[in-house]
Amino acid sequence: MPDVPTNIPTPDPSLKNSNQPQKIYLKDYTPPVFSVNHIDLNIELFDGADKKHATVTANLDMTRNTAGDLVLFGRELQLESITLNGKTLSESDYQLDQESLTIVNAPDNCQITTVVTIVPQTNTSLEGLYQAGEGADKMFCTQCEPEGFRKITFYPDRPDVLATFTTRIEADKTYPTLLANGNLIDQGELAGDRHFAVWQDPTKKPSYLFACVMADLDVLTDQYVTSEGREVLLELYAKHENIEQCHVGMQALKDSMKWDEDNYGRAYDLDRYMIVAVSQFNMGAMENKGLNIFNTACVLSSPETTTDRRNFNVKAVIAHEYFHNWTGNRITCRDWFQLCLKEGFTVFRDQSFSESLHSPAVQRIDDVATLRAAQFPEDASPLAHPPRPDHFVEINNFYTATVYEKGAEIVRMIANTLGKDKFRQGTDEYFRRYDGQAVTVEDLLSALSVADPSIETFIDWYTQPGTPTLSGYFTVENNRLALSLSQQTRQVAGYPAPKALPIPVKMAIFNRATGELAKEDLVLLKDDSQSFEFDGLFAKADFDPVVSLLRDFSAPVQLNFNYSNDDLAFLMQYETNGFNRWQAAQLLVNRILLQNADTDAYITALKASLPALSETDPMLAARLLDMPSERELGSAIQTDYDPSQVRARHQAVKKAVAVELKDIWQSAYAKLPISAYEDTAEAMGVRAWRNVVLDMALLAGVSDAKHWAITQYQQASCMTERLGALNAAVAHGLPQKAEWLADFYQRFHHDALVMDLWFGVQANDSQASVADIFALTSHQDFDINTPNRVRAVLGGLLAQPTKIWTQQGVEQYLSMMQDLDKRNPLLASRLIQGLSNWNALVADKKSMVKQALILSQANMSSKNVKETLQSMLNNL
Ligand code: B3K
Ligand code: ZN
Repeated sequence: MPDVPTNIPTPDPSLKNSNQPQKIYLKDYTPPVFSVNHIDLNIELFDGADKKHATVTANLDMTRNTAGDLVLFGRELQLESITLNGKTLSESDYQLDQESLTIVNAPDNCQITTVVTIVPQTNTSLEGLYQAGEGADKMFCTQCEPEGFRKITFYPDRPDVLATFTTRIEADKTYPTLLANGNLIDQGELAGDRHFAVWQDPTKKPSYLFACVMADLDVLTDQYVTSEGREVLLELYAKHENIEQCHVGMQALKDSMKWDEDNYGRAYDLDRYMIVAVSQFNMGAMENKGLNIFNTACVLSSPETTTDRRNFNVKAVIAHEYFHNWTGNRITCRDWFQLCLKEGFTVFRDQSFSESLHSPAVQRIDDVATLRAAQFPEDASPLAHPPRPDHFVEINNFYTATVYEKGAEIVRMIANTLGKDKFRQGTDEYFRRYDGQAVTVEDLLSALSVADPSIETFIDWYTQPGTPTLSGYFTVENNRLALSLSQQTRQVAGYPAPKALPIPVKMAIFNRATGELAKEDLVLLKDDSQSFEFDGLFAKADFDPVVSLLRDFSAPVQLNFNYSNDDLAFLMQYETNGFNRWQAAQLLVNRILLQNADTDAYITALKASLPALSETDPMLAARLLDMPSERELGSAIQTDYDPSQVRARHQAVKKAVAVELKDIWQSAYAKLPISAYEDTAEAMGVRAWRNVVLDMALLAGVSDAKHWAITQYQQASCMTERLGALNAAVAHGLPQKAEWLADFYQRFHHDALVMDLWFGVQANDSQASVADIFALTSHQDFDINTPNRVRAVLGGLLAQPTKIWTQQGVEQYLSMMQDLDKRNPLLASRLIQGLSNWNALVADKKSMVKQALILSQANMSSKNVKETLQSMLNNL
């Protein structure tokens, strides 16, 4: 029998049924009573047949800052011993509960040594130190942000306690790779086929940036010389069979390092930068100091196995985590309410980096599409919260689209308002002033406003929930164009009456008569409503103005401008801002889908735009045909949402567009022969356009289209092409569907990330029933402990509102959540958030879902899930 310890504190049953989880408030913040100067950590991992646990010894050098008790957080730790300044403490010397260890009247200078036992082998929460994978794939790694370090050892685990770390790791030699943050200062062999490594991190860091890895991995190495002349060793660790899939990530890392030097004057500060690929990980990646840990889906890439979207995402996530080294690690958050300080800013930085890799317009389209698909619905749902929340029960529930994506939009608005030079002046000031500190959103704004004090007014964006609606119209009098703009934000339950926010509106005025651009400007709406006047436009006799608002989506608002359908069709053709061409198409197609507007203007504009655009910018041509998904349409409806009606309209409009543009598909595909794979923006554009054309041609009944699909599947040069053909076969029920699914499985069943695609295609199949989709969870390759796999299947179900919003759909989904709530609360809570717009449903569905949610509450035990369910049911 393995010696799994039995006396680890288990959750108090009285808490399990408590419906009032403990709320923590921003207003209650107090500075830490003690700081930690240094921690020596020793982690001994035992993973033999008879011993499966880790012994963690921590030696903390602490100094008092203020009066109060010495509190160390610890969760699911078995305390073996504790000494204070050389004296062994007995149980009466401290208070121990499930969350913390408290020493009253501790001296001002404390050397505390704790020894604890933990069991990474049974830790399915993927927080703290855990085993990822089974058998030959097994490895051990950590995830500490936000509060995972307390699952490794007792510690003042909060982001404003910064310390230097020395970490010794010991394990069997079956795990030859022993990594931790910083520089390797010692390593050696031990008796019993064991070995150790000692790592020292010279920079002070909060405990959430701690990481270690014990595994058997291959490594790809490279080097980067920083602008300051530092030679940095770059290492990308992955399973042996995956190491060849690390080259894209390595190049992206070097590109990111250069980009941060060029654009923000930030160079890397250690001699070594390591990235480790892990197959079981709750999110995309983690920016641990000098030792990033990545979900394999966000770092591995090869043309044969990775779609263009994922390949691009690998580069973006590598950049994001690297950029955190300055925005997050060297300058960190004072408390977790400030999460968007690091996340919003860093997302803005990675989006800007991505713009440099391909067309800025397409990058902006993709970022806004994500914002509209994820953040706008969240802001309209019972889970709405400000980018900087003022209370929470479980901080893990706040790694949301609002914190990340809306947080990035706020920094973007500030950057656009300041202009390039003043923004750089502000960011330089931020890095100069706060390097090495744990700070707040107010500190960021204070630095960014050195060149323009008005920037401080953007604080209201951080503290107010809800998506503002920007409304407007224009009038012409005495040859002057007056643009009237107003704003309105819904009152969210539990928050004060909304204030007017500073809204930068990038705009242009065109002449309808000639299609020419007459004026470009950026106006700032500060009040509830304001008017802006433009003259000098009417010198030309034929001047007929078309105003184009919110270019490049200059603010995260719902636009409600009184465009006519013809105005939007005009802008689809003549806007010189690529993003606004797309936005005009989106506004028009949303009117068609949601308000039953007719399709004439939209189809005429597509016919006029696509042939030329597909030659010059095929990626933008592909995006111009974007139609909001059924799920997205559903979340735009506030009451009496009937998923079947939305679906019927969605299908009918898509079909009408496909049929009307049949000639375009016919001639376009012929010009798109499959050629050798290239990782360039141009080649990606062609592949995206080809897949859209194939899908539309099959829908329109183009006679050659089935033949195109067969050739594309068989001759695919890369995964984007093969999956495009497979998706088409599934979506259009081609006779090859079953054969190709089997073939795809045969080709790729050894590659977990491709198997995620295989599960995803079937879960997204509109022909599949709810039972068919859940049957995928009984497949031999399904694994509930692998978040990527769970998301592949359940993501498909959530993408099909006609299926998830049925009794069977909701009940089976929630029953899986009950299981996940015990294994991996973080994942369970995130997936339950996928049901958050239940309250907009038509009456019978709404009461059915409400009942199911209420019933499920009693069966959930994690704080994460309890808080989510409570918010979903109460914040209406
Ligand atoms: N900072 C991490 C996210 C941690 C999530 C914890 N539940 C990754 C990132 O944003 O870069
Ligand atoms: Zn981040």
